[in-house]
Amino acid sequence: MANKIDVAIIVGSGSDLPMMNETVKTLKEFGLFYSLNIASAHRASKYLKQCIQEAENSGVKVFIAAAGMAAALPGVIASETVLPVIGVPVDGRNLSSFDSLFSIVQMPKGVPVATVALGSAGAVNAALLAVQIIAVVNENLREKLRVYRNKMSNAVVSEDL
Ligand code: RP5
Repeated sequence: MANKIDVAIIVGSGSDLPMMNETVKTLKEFGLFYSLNIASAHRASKYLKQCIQEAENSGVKVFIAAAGMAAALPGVIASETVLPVIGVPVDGRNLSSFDSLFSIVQMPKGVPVATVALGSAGAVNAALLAVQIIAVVNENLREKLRVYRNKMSNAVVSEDL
């Protein structure tokens, strides 16, 4: 039987991985189990379906997908699963990154993707949003989120002093 995972991260290319280190780091901070695959919607569509199926077999609760350019990846994953999909638009590429942002945010009615910010802010927020979704039925995780928020708040206030 496959190892249990909470979050499946799928990226469109190895070139997206450095940005997604932030996602991995944040999920680890909260003690969540994750899988990480490179599986382009355009270049490796059959393999992508296999990754989605394997994640579902492993009990995944949330998908996080990052892609740049004509970023179909999060939307294609959303079309294959009824679990929540969070899309991270990869920045620093062509057309001022509007291409990946619009490709991910403009999903047709009926197949939502929760789109977060471009780049590393989005990479962290995708992980936090996944934690928040899972925390709906997990008080221990909600407490960890409160601690995280308090630390963040204290850091901002201490900068102001
Ligand atoms: C997308 O195309 C990937 O997600 C990546 O952001 C972009 C460019 O890919 P590479 O040419 O760097 O492999 O599918």
